[in-house]
Amino acid sequence: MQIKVDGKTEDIKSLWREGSLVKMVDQRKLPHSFEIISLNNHKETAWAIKNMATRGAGAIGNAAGFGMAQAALEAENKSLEEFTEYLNEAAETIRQTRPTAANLFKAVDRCLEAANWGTVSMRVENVVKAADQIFKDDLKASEEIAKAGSRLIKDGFKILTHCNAGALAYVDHGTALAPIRQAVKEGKDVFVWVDETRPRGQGARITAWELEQEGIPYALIADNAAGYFMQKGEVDMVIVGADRIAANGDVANKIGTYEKAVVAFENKIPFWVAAPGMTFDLNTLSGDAIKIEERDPEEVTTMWGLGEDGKRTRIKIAAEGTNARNPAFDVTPTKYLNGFITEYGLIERPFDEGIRWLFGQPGLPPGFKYAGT
Ligand code: RUB
Repeated sequence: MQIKVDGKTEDIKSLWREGSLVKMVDQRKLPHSFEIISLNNHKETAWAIKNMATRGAGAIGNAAGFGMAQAALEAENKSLEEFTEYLNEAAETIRQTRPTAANLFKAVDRCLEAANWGTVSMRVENVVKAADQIFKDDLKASEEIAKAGSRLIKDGFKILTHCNAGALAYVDHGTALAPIRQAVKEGKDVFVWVDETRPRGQGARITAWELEQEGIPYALIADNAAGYFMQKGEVDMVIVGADRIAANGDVANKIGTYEKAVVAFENKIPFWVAAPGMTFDLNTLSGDAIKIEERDPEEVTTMWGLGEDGKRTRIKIAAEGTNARNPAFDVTPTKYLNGFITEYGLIERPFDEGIRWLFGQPGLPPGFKYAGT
């Protein structure tokens, strides 16, 4: 995405690899400061995923892949046995960071598969190649999602989105924001309602910042204002991203997505989920089998922001000792969805058939288009 840093316009990705270093936009600091951090080894990259320096299913999938590449490079002088043990341990460290997004686990598995033949140096090279390929595939997928989704957007549409499923949640362009960017590029007049997305405020801090950077008209709203605008006929469609999509089409996404979907359904507003193949998990049959991350309750009882002195500060918004719960995701059942926007086109009902057909078999030719497009 194009961003303005210190008066200059730069084209940035959410993260990338430079040799054995992983670099990423530190999303914890946005929107008040734009900082790139460097992670020296796979343990630091795992730390960055866990602490949400990088976040969003696609972005953490790529961070996981790059972390595996770092681990392989760290072990390049070891014996085959030691190398295998080291890589497996690194895989476990990365898997333990965040449980919900399918992309992270698939990226780790793709890198492990790349390491199962040849000499140690061949295995290292193959793991690095696999991680770089995930990055290239995701870049391409986001461009295809943009084109497929933009066809759903009519001139003058007001679109609501939840959390951040933009360029920073992926490698570039985004998932939910990609069709919106594309529609604007095609000259359509589009307006975006941005849910603030408590507790971590990904909408307020990141989505609003991305849209501002690109000059796309938007308004930030409190999470509990979405229903008000839907009821008043001011929302034409909802597009969200996803962290894991089960084989039947149930969608795990940022906490609050389910509520938006139910209210959209009640108001007959189309609700679409934009996600690449990496987010579909055919081994999870339905949403109730998806592991939902529960994060530190302090994220609910406190907030980060800029103090009056201009310094980034954490404030307490609840009394000391307040009991809180903090599930990071919820599951939206298929009943509330109109369909999926993927790199292969749209998936409409019956979702389980479309999903199985598209992602449940190996060897689909690149550029293959599902009949729903
Ligand atoms: C992110 C979140 C995003 C999806 C979509 O949660 O729920 O909507 O990950 O991401 P968190 P993508 O901020 O807790 O990681 O656009 O990459 O598919």
